[in-house]
Amino acid sequence: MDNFNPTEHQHQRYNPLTGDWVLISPHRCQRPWAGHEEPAQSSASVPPFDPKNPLCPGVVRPNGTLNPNYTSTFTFANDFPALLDNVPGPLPNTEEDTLFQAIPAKGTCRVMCFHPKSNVTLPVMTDLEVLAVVDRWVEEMLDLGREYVWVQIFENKGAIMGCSNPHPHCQIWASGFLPNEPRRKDDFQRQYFQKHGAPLLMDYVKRELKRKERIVCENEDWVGLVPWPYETLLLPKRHIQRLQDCTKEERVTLADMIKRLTIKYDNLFEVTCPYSMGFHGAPTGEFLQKDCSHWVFHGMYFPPLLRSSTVKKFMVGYEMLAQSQRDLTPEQAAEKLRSLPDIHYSFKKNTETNNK
Ligand code: H2U
Repeated sequence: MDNFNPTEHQHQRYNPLTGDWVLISPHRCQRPWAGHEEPAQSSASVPPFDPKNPLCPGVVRPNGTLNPNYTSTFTFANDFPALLDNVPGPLPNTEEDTLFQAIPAKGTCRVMCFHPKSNVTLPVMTDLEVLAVVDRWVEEMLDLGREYVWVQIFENKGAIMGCSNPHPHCQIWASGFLPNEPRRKDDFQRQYFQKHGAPLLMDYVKRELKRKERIVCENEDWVGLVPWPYETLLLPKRHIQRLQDCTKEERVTLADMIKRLTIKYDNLFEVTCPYSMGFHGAPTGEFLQKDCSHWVFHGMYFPPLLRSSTVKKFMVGYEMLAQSQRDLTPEQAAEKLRSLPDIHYSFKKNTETNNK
């Protein structure tokens, strides 16, 4: 039998943040595909303003509220929130029933528009416009974090990620409870801290910076790397527990990283790359008074594309029933993203057309 070669032979990789294993089967990327193909996403088909789009400035939303003529970011309470504060919750269980449990779930949901123009997504914004988004995220974290234990900022981009509106925006769901993913990360980071006396992700980022093979881009304060194809993890080089703990300079360099990473994603298949992204940091609310030294703030991008702009990686079958699986190694994906231009493909094309 041949010696093990990670780019040819399947193997499992460990995710120390969640305790999950991921099956890597690099030999499978070449298999033929006769399944469903997605239409390629392009911002070229999105008009800068649509009077029927409820996220545009100056538009009356279906519930009758008039949006202001905003010129930068704009946040409003979600008209169709998944979490509400002032609603009755289930009564406490009267008997010891471990099989049928229901507990209250209180919270609030906001929508945050990134830019007044529907066709200006993060990778094509100016540096200052991306910084305005980061600054607004910080304000939202500070505001909602005073009351809520968990404030989840997330952006669903592209119809295939369930995004209902092409206007650049994210959602913010704040809850009085710690949802499953952060709860697991809290456990794993705490256990690591108790055992090693250092935050898991700070040890991890040091190792990644030495190895270099999974890094996509970095600046003085942040590094973007591929733990699994084509996901990226955005990590600070300094121990930052929460987004709102970033210095002014770190917000500027975070905006730079967000722009660079999203440009790389769009350049991967020369389409507006769909993804879900979000941030995790130490819990807030009552946790602001507790020691959360084990937590390191980080961002995550989850694009659903792997092999082309039109074939989605379906998280079904083995993924639903057994565990995550990928058709290429993180190192291959990092190399691919790293080698892509830092200039957005649409700007390159415009320059080419202008030069003709
Ligand atoms: P998504 O594209 O990720 O679905 O986010 C759009 C959000 O905007 C969605 O949560 C909200 C939806 O409830 N929304 C409003 O609050 N008011 C509207 O008039 C339209 C959409």
